[in-house]
Parts: sequence; structure tokens; C-alpha cells
Amino acid sequence: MAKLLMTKTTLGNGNTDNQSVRRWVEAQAKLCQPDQIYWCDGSEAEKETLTAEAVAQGILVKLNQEKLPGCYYHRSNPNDVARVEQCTFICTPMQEEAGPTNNWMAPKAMYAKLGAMCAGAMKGRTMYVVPYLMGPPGSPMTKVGIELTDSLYVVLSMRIMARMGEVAYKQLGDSDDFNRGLHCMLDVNPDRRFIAHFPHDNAVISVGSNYGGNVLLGKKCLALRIGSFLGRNEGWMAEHMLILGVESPAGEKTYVAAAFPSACGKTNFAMMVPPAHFKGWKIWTVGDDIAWMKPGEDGRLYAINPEAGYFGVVPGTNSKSNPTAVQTIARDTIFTNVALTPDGDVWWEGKDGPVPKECLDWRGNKWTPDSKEKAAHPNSRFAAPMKNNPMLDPLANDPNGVPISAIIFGGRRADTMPLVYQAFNWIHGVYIGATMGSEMTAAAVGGLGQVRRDPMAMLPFCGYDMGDYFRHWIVMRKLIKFTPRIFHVNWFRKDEAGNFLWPGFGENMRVLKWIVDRCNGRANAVETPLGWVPYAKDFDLSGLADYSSEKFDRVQTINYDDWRRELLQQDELFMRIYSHLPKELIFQRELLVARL
Ligand code: SAT
Ligand code: MN
Repeated sequence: MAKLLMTKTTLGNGNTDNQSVRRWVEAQAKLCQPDQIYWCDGSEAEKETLTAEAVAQGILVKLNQEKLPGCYYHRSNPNDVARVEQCTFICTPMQEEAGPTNNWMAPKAMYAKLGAMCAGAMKGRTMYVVPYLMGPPGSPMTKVGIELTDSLYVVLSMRIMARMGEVAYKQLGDSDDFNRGLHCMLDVNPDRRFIAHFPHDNAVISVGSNYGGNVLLGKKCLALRIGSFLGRNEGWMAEHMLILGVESPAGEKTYVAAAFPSACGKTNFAMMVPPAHFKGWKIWTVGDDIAWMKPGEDGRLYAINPEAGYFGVVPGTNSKSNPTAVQTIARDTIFTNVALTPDGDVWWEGKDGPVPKECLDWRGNKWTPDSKEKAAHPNSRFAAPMKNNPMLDPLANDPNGVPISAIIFGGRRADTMPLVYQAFNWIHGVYIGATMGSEMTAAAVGGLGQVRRDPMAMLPFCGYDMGDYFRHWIVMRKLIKFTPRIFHVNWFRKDEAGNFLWPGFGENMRVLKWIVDRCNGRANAVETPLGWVPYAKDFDLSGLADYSSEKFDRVQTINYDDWRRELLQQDELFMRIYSHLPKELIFQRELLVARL
């Protein structure tokens, strides 16, 4: 390959003849003025060099390699531990295109503002050029991105979360169709923090943060916000969904995609281990966070996971909640903001085994079991390569993706929502997704515990007007011959005393089995005002200790007072986005009111 004609010192073995890439990198380097430019090639040797560099700089701590081979530890700035929706912008020429649920600024104004902040921002630093793919190599659905960053933590995390290096230039060829991502840490100051998306330019600029969802630009920025915008224009869907395959003892495979808001158990569900009672059943993981879905030639809806790793919530991960994740994160993983034990191990609330007598908490302060604060931040995360997952679906890297039979929506709701119900049809399912609500979690700054409307779990991730996004869902119906069945689940319903009415975790297999059986025309259901629900006799409760069919009836109860309140709350969102709201959804609301 031709030598790079860069004005700066260039390092790394990554290299490309693609003139669009080179011109763009050169222009950004001119703006940010790094001391040197490092072109990543994605190789193992490079990983070793950069990891050693990160350790030398104190960005990563090498963990006990006997216990955790290939694992490292990172502590973030305490002001930078989650996505910040207030700082996240969609920059379309017209505000109307971004819609009422997104922060908006005109592209010209945002480019000027962030250009000024990035000017000279990498002086004394290295600019890393990170080429990556979202999607399996060679897939027609895959997108190329290039992220320029001055954070080694980002480089090493991107290496886990995406297919990074030469493979991206190979897919790109001499095209200029790639996502242009620029990330400057600046001084990691919440007052100078912006995550700005330019959907018409397929570009993202992120400044002032070093936290996953804000800075791993392939993930929420490209795969969801820009992706949803591209998907609408190109006839596919970018969704905040896990993808899993259910294998029956007879070897029948059924694929399911499920949208739950951040930190509501997508990773656990995607890696679920069926309870002993379900002999011969297996769950295979395709993805745990994002699905790109497109109608296939056979009329079914096909999904790929654009990512190559899992960026999961750590606290609560143990051999009961997620034994597969416990295995997956035992090597080659970067842990962020968990606690560090004296023997170079990591610890978090809800980990297997004894509580350490003493450790350093996520801020680096001494922690003992008497401490009032948590040792691990509630949004502490692991970044682990999906190839470590013992239950990785054999088709997870298939360029064609997997055929989806069911779409599941779910939220974290202490009341109102039954354990499971099925939509009457696609458009009713779109209404169920559009009116989803969930109690807020630590994955985003602010509002912990309050119920907020989070349509399709996409409120923080939709790159254009929410009403137009619902319209896109309705339009997609016409492009799919065999539409997936749509369901709503809630693992989190509680009784008056605050106890969960459903055991959750692996027992969710029982719900999943009913869903799969419905898709395959095997399970019975009864019609209710909300949708189809299982008869107690058609729902497998056997082998579930102390769980009576009476308790099942309680978790499935439709409480009419709750639903009156729920409908009013749903209206708040519909009023907010009224000007672009498809009338089909207003009719669905009317039908629901009439049934109730
Ligand atoms: O922090 S991330 O945005 O990567 C995860 C999430 O909030 O869904
Ligand atoms: Mn997510």
C-alpha cells in the first residue's frame, strides 16, 4: 500500500489507499493538532502494544492474570459514568426532522461550536484512527465507521465491541460511504460535554466524555441514532433489541428479538440458561443490545447484531442471574468502575462468593462491608468479546442474519403490566411498543425509578422524529410477508408488600416457551382487552417451587384502575409528539379504551 502522506508523525500499521478516508483524517488532524497519528490495524500485536501503553499511562490496571486472563480494569472520571441525554443532540437542517423528543441544533451551528472546542484539543496527544465494521464482514447490511479518538480506553474498547482494523477498509474499498466519528476527551467536563449526530452527513462528534455509550461511536451513535435514520431511508430497522435463538429438544430453532430499556436485563435475557425442568432446551445469543433488521427474499424479517462484544451492566451478574455472562467475562474483558480487591481481582455488589473484607471502590477509595456507599458503581460495565460466549449462536456472524419469529417489548414496571401478553396483530404490536413505559435506571443520568414513556426502548436512541419512526414501523408491515408476532413482557411486577410476583432470570424461559409455541401455532391463548394471554393450564409452571397458579393469576391481572392511569400517562407522550403521530396509533388507543 502507498505510504501515507500525512503531515504528522504517523504510527501503527493500519493503512488505506482510500482517498476519502485520508483526506478526512488529514482535515480532522489539522483541526485537533495531535502530536502524532496512530493508524490501527486491529491485530493481536497491536492490542498488546496499546494495552501495555494504557497500563503504563495508568488508563488500565492489569488484573490478576491467573484469575482473569487478558482482563483489565478502568476507573472513569467520577463525573462521567453514564449516558447524558441532555448533552445528546440530533443535528438535522430542520428541527422538525429531529422531532420533539430530541435535543436539536442546526448542523452549521453545532459544527462551529464543536469545531471551536476541538481546535488544538489533541495537542500533546495521539489521535488514533479506528476503522471498524458494524455487522459481519461481507454482509449487505454491514456499515463502515471510522472513529478518531484521543482515548486509548476507547480504542481498546472499540476493539472488543466492533470488528476493528483492516477488515473495515476491505469492506469499504474506495467508497466514501463511512461514518465519520470524531471523539475528543477534552478535560472530561460535564459542562463541555456534547454528543452530536449529523444524520444527513453520517457523522458524529463527541466531546468531553469517555463513557461507553457517549464515546464508543459505533454503538448508540452509529448503530442506533444514525442507523435508525438510515434505516428509514433505506427500508430497514435499527432497534434497541437483543436477539436470541431458542432451540427445542427436537432441534427446532426460533429466533426472537426483544426491546427493553437500558439496564432492564437484555444481556441476562439474551444469555438465559433454561432451568433444569426444560431438559434439552437451549438459548443461543446473537446479540444483547442492538438489532438491524431487514426483510429477506423469502418474506421473513432477518436480523443481524451489528456489534462484536457486550457492554453489560456488571452489578448483579452472578451464576444465578447470568451464568453465561460469568463465563464470558472471565477473560479478555475490560471492567469499568467496579471495585478492585487487594489481589488484583474485581468485585461488585451481587457477585458470587464472599464479600471482600476490604477493597478499593469504583472511585479508588478504601471500602469495607461497613461502608455506606456501593463499592461498584450501579452502572459499572464490562466490555467482553462475544466470541467468549459459550452460547454464541452459530449464525451470529452470518452475513444474512437470522429470521425473526417474535418481537418482544418490555419494561420495568412494579404494577399495571402483566407478565406476558400478545398483540392481536402487527399494528396493535406497534401501539404496544409505542406506549412502552419503564422505571428509569442508572444507565442514564437522572430520574432514577420514575416511570417514563420509552417507545420501543428507543426514546434516547431514535435519530429522527418519534412519530415518523412509528410511521416507519407501520410502513415496514407492507415489506414483510411473514410478520413476526409481537409480545409484551414485564418481569418486574410486585405485590402490595413489594415482593416480585415472578421469579425472573432463568424462569423467564417459561414465558419464552409460550411465546415460541404461539409463533409455531402450538399454544392456546385467551383474548383479553390487552391482547392474547396464556391460560394458566397452557403455561408451564411445573417444577417451579412454591409457585401456585393463583400467583400466576395475580401476575397476569388486568387492574382497571391501573389501566385508567396508564392510558392518561400514555396520552402525555402522544400529546408531545402529536403532530407526526400516525392516526393508526390513535385508533389503536380508541380500540383499547373501548375494550377496557
Ligand atoms: O451505555 S450504553 O449506552 O452503551 C448502554 C445503554 O445505556 O444501553
Ligand atoms: Mn443499550
